[in-house]
Amino acid sequence: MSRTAYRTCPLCEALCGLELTVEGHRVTRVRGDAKDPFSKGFICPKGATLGVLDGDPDRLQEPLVRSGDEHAKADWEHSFAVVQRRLREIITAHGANAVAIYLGNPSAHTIAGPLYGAAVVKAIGTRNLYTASTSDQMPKHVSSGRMFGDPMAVPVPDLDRTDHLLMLGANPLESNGSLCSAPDFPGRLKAIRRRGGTITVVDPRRTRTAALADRHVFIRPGADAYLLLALVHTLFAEDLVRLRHLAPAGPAASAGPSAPSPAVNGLDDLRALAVGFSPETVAETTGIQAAEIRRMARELAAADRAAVYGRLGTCTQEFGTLASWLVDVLNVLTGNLDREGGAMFPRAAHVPVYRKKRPFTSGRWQSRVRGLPEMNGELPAATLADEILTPGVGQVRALITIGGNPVLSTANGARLDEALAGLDFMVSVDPYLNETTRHADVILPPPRPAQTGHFDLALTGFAVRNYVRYSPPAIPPPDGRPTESDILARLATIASGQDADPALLDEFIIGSTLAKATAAEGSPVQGRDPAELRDLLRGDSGAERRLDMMLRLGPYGDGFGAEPDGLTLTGLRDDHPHGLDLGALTPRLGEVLCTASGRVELCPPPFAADVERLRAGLRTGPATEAEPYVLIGRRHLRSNNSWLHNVPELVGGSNRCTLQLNHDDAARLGVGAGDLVRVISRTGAVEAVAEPTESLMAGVVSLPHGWGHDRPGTRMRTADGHAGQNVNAITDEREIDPLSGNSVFNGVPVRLEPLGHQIPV
Ligand SMILES: Nc1nc2c(c(=O)[nH]1)N[C@H]1C(S)=C(S)[C@@H](COP(=O)(O)OP(=O)(O)OC[C@H]3O[C@@H](n4cnc5c(=O)[nH]c(N)nc54)[C@H](O)[C@@H]3O)O[C@H]1N2
Ligand SMILES: Nc1nc2c(c(=O)[nH]1)N[C@H]1C(S)=C(S)[C@@H](COP(=O)(O)OP(=O)(O)OC[C@H]3O[C@@H](n4cnc5c(=O)[nH]c(N)nc54)[C@H](O)[C@@H]3O)O[C@H]1N2
Ligand code: SF4
Ligand SMILES: [Mo]
Repeated sequence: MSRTAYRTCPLCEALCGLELTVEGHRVTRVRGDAKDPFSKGFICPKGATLGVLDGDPDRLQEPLVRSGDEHAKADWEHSFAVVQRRLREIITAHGANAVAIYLGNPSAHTIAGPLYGAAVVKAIGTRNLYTASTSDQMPKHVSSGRMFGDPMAVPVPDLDRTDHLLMLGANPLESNGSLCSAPDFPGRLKAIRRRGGTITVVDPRRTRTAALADRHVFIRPGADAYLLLALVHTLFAEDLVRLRHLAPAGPAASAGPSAPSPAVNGLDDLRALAVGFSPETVAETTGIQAAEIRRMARELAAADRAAVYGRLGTCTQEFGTLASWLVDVLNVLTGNLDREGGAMFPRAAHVPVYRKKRPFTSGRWQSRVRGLPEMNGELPAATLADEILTPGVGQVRALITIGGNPVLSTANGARLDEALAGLDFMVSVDPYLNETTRHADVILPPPRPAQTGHFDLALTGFAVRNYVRYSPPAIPPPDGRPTESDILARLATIASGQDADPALLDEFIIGSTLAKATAAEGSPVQGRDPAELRDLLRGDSGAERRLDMMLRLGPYGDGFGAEPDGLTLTGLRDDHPHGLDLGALTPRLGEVLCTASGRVELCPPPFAADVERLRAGLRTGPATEAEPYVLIGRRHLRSNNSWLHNVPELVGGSNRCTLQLNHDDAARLGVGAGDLVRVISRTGAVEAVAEPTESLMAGVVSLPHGWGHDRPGTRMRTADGHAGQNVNAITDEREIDPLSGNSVFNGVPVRLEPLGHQIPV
């Protein structure tokens, strides 16, 4: 007997709806959910193998506890008891900051991560919080924080309505997009061209996305801020700035839902800043001719509806924050911010709009060893190893990882690998015994994806349509098997020192949220009794009741009866199992903006100051033979960071860890396809198989990340057979974007040493 269940794919940011065929306790087939109003049946090879991933025999079903070099199965109570005892000992002896927490990428795709991750951090009381964000999008948060006041207010390109898309450092044909959730991103790009629009892609590699675009412009890695500032320069110089609805119209508008179109601050400062960055001045640095830069600026200004979109390639580089900022500066200067077909702010169904937000600040504390400022409540992942390895008061002695594999994913992960071996205690919430979790004393595995419900808390805030979906578990987890929410809630209670019932945590959060909501001006429940509202919540678990509460307080919610047709969790679950389309994005800058001035800050002083660093890096002459090669990253459609290499259907073929290099560079070095090349950086060396290609710019080489599965003590048998190399053994933890603390993965200087011998292919 088979049955059908529906859920959102948890693997990447695209939010595709999946239709699962379930036989007994197995998922036997996965197809795109044709009735999902957002993804309409689209699916990629990763989503299609979710059933294989779900049934992976290497996936941990029970906790593991380490003794010596071996991990052995243990029951849940014993495992939690070990965690409780060791954490308490360490916190008592060395203080809360001795425990670090690392939250990885999947914790942004689960219900548990966003609902309970913060509670774990708070319960420990540590300032040593690290996440994958500082290996990814932190520059964008800092940019949005300073420009709009809210680090989470990230404008997304309105893909379905734009006439012109200028896309930098993104390859959605492989990644399916990021900070821009759009199922079938490739189809949406093709539709831009079909309706007569144009796409320009800026990338040091001629990617599949670049091949689909009208124009591909090669850029030297790390040079985007120069290009973008030259575009700003050209818009001013050629009198092409057209703010449209954002033009200053008198006194500063007050932020709030009813604010009139908020104006911008800093236009003159910006103009002055861009003076020294003409297209001619930046041509050598960017590798882009001045005439090409002018053409890009004119095209952008001429399009009625245009969007500039920068992603990973523009963040994980030396000038990540400047580039992220200038992307939105261009959206403002062309009058496309918060406008249909431009760059818009999605409205997530679970995020209340009445809440007063405080303007973004950073640097509230510093990392102990390198003095790096806190951003968004966390410290740069690039300095976690420093904090573990450097003795002294406040040294990190214990680590909690939740859905992360920093040994493979963070800058100089090889050094972190060594550091983790010296910890006093480590606990990982993770389904695999992998390169990172092999160091854990206790591994607490979440249930399989099919046994896990899904509600996208992190990504619907970046979606190109307003959309909401809740999927309960497709297969009920076995009795007594904790969900990931249960695991994290338990960790939080353990860490707080009270061995209370974890369910009290949900009750506490519900109580305090409702108390605030009933007191907040403009909230749909203003003046009501929190206890009455609490009794109206529905759901089978604390997590479900919290989701119900969030939806009901949200912009589409039923306001606990105030809007009888509005959303509730059970209504969403029962009436819309394929998800619910809440419409195209609508202008809402007034609702989003929370800067101190109540205006969009076009030229925040810390960014203007960092432009001096850009100026200092301007190249004055052409590239020389003696210059090192620079390394960039690469994603493959059938990979997902470090953890899908255990799915046999996905590894092999073109999904391999090869060193791509430019054909002419290869010829000059005498390197042929399949040759082994040693790639050497300040931090280390890896030996990789060469793949000469025309698609890379001269002087640039590329290795994908997430490989390097040759560490002993792991249990991922398929990945073992496709080990590849850990590119993060040669990225440099010292190189960060100073404004955000983000790692630099693109533009890493390397030397190449051909090793000659042919590898049989
Ligand atoms: N199949 C697959 N999908 C994924 C993932 C995956 O691993 N595999 N990972 C997911 C995650 S965590 C994320 S964050 C997203 C990322 O999704 P994207 O932002 O699309 O990231 P990438 O595919 O890495 O594309 C980055 C592009 O930047 C280019 N680039 C490198 N350096 C520079 C530079 O200095 N300037 C410019 N302009 N371009 C540069 C690279 O050549 C590359 O084409 O993908 C998600 N989706
Ligand atoms: N050189 C280089 N390095 C990079 C990048 C790059 O482009 N180049 N990209 C960076 C980016 S964008 C990102 S986001 C980071 C990712 O960095 P990380 O998040 O540290 O790494 P992942 O490979 O995503 O590891 C995911 C971990 O979560 C586990 N996991 C899977 N599903 C679940 C689940 O449901 N619950 C829990 N608790 N765990 C789960 C997996 O077993 C794995 O251990 O890597 C970054 N590192
Ligand atoms: S594109 Fe992303 S969300 Fe869609 S099926 Fe593939 S991995 Fe899943
Ligand atoms: Mo990411």
